[in-house]
Amino acid sequence: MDFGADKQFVYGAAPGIVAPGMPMDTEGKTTGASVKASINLTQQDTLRIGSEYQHYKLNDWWPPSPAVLPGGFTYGGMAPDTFWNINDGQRDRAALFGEWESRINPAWTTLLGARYERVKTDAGPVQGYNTMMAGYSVSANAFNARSRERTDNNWDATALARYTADATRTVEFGYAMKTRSPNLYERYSWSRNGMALEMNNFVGDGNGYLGDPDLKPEKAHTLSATFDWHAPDRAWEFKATPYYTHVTDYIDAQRCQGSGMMMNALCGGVANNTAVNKFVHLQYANQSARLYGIDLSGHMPLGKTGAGDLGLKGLLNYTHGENRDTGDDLYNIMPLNARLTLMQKRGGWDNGVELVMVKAKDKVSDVRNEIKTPGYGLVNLRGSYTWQQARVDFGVENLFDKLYYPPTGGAYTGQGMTMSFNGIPWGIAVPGMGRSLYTGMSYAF
Ligand SMILES: [Cu+2]
Repeated sequence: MDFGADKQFVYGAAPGIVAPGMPMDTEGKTTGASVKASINLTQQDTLRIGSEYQHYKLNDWWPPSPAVLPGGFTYGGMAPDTFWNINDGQRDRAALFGEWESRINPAWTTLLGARYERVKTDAGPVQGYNTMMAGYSVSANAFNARSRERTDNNWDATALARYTADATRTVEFGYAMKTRSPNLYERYSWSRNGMALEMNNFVGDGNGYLGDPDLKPEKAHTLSATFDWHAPDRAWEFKATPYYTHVTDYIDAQRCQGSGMMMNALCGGVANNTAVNKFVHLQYANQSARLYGIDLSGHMPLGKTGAGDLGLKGLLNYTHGENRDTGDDLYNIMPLNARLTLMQKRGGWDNGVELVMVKAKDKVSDVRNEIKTPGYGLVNLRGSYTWQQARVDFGVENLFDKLYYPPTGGAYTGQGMTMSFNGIPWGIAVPGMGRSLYTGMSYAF
């Protein structure tokens, strides 16, 4: 994490050199199989059943990075042992599912589904770089002393119905329950050492994260409907999908609750609890959350002209996400955004001018000190030409080379003193791509 000309490599100064660089190794292996079958029970009824198995192993270790003094004496904060972040991690999934689709009559279709999944996670004993520092030894001893194997019995369910009122109107509505077990880092990241916490960031906000073996799976209950108005031949269409999701045991984060006996840069503390405009130390926690929003999409012809057939296509998304325990806004939620495309078709040509509009992000996760981003608009040009068997695509994205910050792009942490907590400036979002040209060809035979 600190190799490269734009990053600090050596930390500290002789004779108290902390470390020359910090190697980190990760090895994961996934094996699995899935079997699916589709059975036509009657003219109207289809049954789909299946089973899945997945075995996942993960090792995550950081070799020591000692300072070597004259005489061969080695020491430093990241020596003399290998740091085991996840040792012999395992996440095995076995699932059974079934889905019954029923075309009751030309107007009504229903879909009922259920899935059971058993997720077993475990991790072996760990150690820090040394036994002198509490963030390594106290944390490792506590982690090694507790039971770490967890088995989740997860249920998913779906109930959907589609009603076709006539050739121009369809309504679909339903309920879905989806369960997700924590990943291995959410459950088993164990060290309260500041640097180790920061190395365990998998969400892109630049903060440090501590896992919790007692995390429960998160369960989302969603109610949604899709209203679909269209021409009988879909020359024009308009779709609206409102939804509401209630999540129990949503895996969010809270400021790390530290204990006074720990030395050096540790998880928790008053400064960490009250910090704004800084990176902070967090611990994953089950909380209750609510999301709702609407997706709109549609297209319509504008007319046939000398320049070809013109049309308009549009898309709009709105999502609101809120933590019901704390009242905080959820992390990484896209603000109101829309995309409008003017299309032109003539002979083999299929071209478009695309306008992307994104509102400023001012609803952010306060617990994570998430970065606000300004609103922006982008123009993209897309073109294609199709022959009998071949097709060529080309275009320019971000035509005006505008500097912008994608609201879900995360925090920029790639430069300078990256290993030191708040050693890099807070509040810089990762910028979006500049003007880019693309082209592609395809050939069918
Ligand atoms: Cu380091």
